[in-house]
Amino acid sequence: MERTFAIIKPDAVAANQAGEIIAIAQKAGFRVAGMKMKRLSQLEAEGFYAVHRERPFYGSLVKFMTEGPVVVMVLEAPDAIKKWRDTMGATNPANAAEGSIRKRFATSIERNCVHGSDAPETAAVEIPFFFSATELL
Ligand code: FUP
Repeated sequence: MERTFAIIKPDAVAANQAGEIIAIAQKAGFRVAGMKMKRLSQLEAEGFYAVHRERPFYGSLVKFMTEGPVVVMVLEAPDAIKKWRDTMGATNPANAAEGSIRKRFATSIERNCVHGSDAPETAAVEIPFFFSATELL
């Protein structure tokens, strides 16, 4: 079993798509090991995306991620990291595979409705960024 960290981003939460996205994850075979809704603070969003701080889109990305509530989740499945990235689709919805979450719900490369860890080392940082051990069930 492997765990990955997922976010349903402010665009999808505001559009009432969180339930459908959770259902897609569960139908794809993920078990929800942790889940909460919260609004990211400026500091949390900046810290979470710190690897992108030199990129031109950083300020806009942080603004987007703090504009409304998100749902943060820990999803568990065999090969969960790759499996969730496949389920999400490409970063840019224009390139996302038919049937993927981003193809269905994302409106742009920035407002792309979901996040997923890109490697085991990333998941190992992202999961404890938002969840304590006792919140993972
Ligand atoms: P991903 O792992 O698919 O979420 O993509 P990246 O880590 O490359 O990018 C993280 C987030 O930065 C994306 F989800 C959206 C945002 N981004 C932009 O807004 N513009 C870009 O050109 C690239 C990424």
